[in-house]
Amino acid sequence: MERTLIIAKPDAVQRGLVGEIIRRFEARGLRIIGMKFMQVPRELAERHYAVHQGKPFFEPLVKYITSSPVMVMALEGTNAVAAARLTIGATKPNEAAAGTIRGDFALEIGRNLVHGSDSVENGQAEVGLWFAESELVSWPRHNDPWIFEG
Ligand code: DAT
Ligand code: MG
Repeated sequence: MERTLIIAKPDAVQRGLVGEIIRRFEARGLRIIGMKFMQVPRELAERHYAVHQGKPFFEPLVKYITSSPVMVMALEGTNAVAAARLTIGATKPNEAAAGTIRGDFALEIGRNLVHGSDSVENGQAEVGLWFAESELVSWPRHNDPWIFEG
């Protein structure tokens, strides 16, 4: 089953939008397999955003994600990565479609509320970076057959 890493970023926590964000992924049908509330250590932020190292926005990005607590989620489902990205909306909130999290609640790229893995490989890798295997729960959800056809 495909996995994706979702982070409700510091602005989402400070603005009281964590429940709304979780609700949208739950309603979509994604299965929660891990969740934790944490202050992100700088080293983890740098590893998570390693692909952006050297870019002008890297330092503000690391500062933002480490500035205040976040809620981190590991979600599972068929097409979990693409589905979550569409639920989140475009990176620039001013270009995000209405109905997406960013399109409904955000205005600026540096305050775009949510992270979601951008490929199946990165979904696996990021869940592994943020969660120990012992923190992930494998569980049969009673309504899985009504969400997953196979
Ligand atoms: P996403 O978060 O949609 O996956 P990304 O992985 O390209 O986007 O970038 C990670 C974060 O870095 C993004 O949420 C906001 C910030 N960022 C990306 N491009 C930026 C830019 N051109 N200027 C400022 N911040 C940027
Ligand atoms: Mg990204």
